[in-house]
Amino acid sequence: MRTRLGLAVPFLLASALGACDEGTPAIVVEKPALRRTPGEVAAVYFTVANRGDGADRLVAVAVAEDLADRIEMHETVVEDGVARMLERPEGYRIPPRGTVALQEGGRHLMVFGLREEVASEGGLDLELTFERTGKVSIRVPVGDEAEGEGSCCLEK
Ligand SMILES: [Cu+2]
Repeated sequence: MRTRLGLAVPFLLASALGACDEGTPAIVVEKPALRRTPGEVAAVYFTVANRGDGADRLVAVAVAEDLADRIEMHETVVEDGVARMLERPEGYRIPPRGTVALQEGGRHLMVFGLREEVASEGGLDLELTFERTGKVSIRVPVGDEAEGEGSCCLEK
């Protein structure tokens, strides 16, 4: 039994990896939104739709240096009833023919040191890097600050 299991696992792994490489991803980023929290921290949400038949992965994010200090990929997880925010440097896998939503209480991007000037700019430009698709630029509209109310991942 042990021997059969030992053989089966590599075979399954190889199949899973092979599936990722087939087909071409077609990435569409939709509904970008920014949620400010007290201080110079903000969460960014959007939806990544993959209309292709190959998987992709969001591997890096970048923000204009003059508008923020840095940006990170995060995920809010609940452990023992307590929500905690974890950094996800490995990014997010985008399955073929699938959708990944960055939303409150889950995956999100976190912007630190957000400048006030972002309001007059009318939006925050981000560069997303996908493993296979490459770079995708998005503009995140800056909404009404009142909408924030510290509801992001920091206090939930
Ligand atoms: Cu966060």
